[in-house]
Amino acid sequence: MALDQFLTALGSMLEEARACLATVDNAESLEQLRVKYTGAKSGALKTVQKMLGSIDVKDKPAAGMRFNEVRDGIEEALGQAALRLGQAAHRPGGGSGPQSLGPVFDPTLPGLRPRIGTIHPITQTLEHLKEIMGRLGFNVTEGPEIEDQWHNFVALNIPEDHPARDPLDNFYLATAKAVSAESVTGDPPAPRLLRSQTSTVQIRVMETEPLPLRIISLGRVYRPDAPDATHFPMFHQMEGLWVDRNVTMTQLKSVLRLFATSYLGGDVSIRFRPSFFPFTEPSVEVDYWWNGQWIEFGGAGMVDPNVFQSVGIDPEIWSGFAFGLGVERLCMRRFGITDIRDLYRSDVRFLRQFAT
Ligand code: FA5
Repeated sequence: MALDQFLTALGSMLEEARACLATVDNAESLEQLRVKYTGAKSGALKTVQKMLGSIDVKDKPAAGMRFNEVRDGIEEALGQAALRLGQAAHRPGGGSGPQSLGPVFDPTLPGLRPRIGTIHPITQTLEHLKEIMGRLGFNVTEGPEIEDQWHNFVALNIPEDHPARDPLDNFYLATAKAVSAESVTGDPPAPRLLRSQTSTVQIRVMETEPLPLRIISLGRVYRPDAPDATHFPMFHQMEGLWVDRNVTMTQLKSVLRLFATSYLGGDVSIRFRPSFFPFTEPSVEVDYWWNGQWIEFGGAGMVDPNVFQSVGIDPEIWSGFAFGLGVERLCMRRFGITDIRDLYRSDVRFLRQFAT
């Protein structure tokens, strides 16, 4: 191909492109022009570029230089047209594609509404329980979820051979270094574990806080229980402890009854069944009447003198009661949830029902 002919073709292409792009008035036509001139497969520039191959070798530098000028001119005209139409500038460097010219921004279109999360029913329950117990004069305190055997068992009067310490009933941590009373005695450190009950906090509080004291502690506990409608391997407990001079079983029963009516309503029935816990004497199971049947919500009792002695409190002077209630079961009772597993499936369609 002759150089003259090639340069003329390039010149008219640039002129025609500039004219069209100066008057284009909508995004769709602009996109068509972009494809027409710079399209990767059959755009006009591509077609002319192929002709370069047939130019005489000595004319090639001039032809190539002019080709580059025309290509840049078309790119620039495309960019200006895009800006004029209020769109993102044409992508520099010749990269092209429909996405390089997005839709015109329309400020009158409604925005995307962010989805607002809801507070998980267990979190709601924890807050509610703290509020009720606060009104009854109990201060909130916390304890660690990874515990040593002293706080989870020994100080709670649970002997070495008690089934509650069985490895099959606990999540012992294989490598953790124990900080426990046994290690002080020179025995090899006993493995720590994920606490199996919040009664651990009773010990921690009595070890550090001055008497009298009245606390609750809410938090996660862990047991290798097979999940079913009322059991889960991780669940929450609310522990309560009141230590003072002359605390009696009457106060324990009154507090749990007042708590139950505040949380579940005036029509709730409560039952105390004789039971056994190594750290309370006497001990009871606490049942509430629910859906036509008695449901066990927790355990309670008067603090065992051995527990007081393990933390250096004189049981001749001080007395106290303790209780531990299952938070999931309370939450289920209040919200009408029949399967504990639903609480932990992370299905927002289920959880959103309990939005406050
Ligand atoms: C205890 O954990 C005692 N520490 C309670 C206690 C505290 C007694 C202070 C005396 C003085 P128990 O193992 O029964 O007790 O558990 C208490 C409650 O936790 C149960 O009544 C139940 O409501 C709840 N619970 C127990 N296991 C599970 C589980 N796998 N899933 C959900 N909730 C559970």
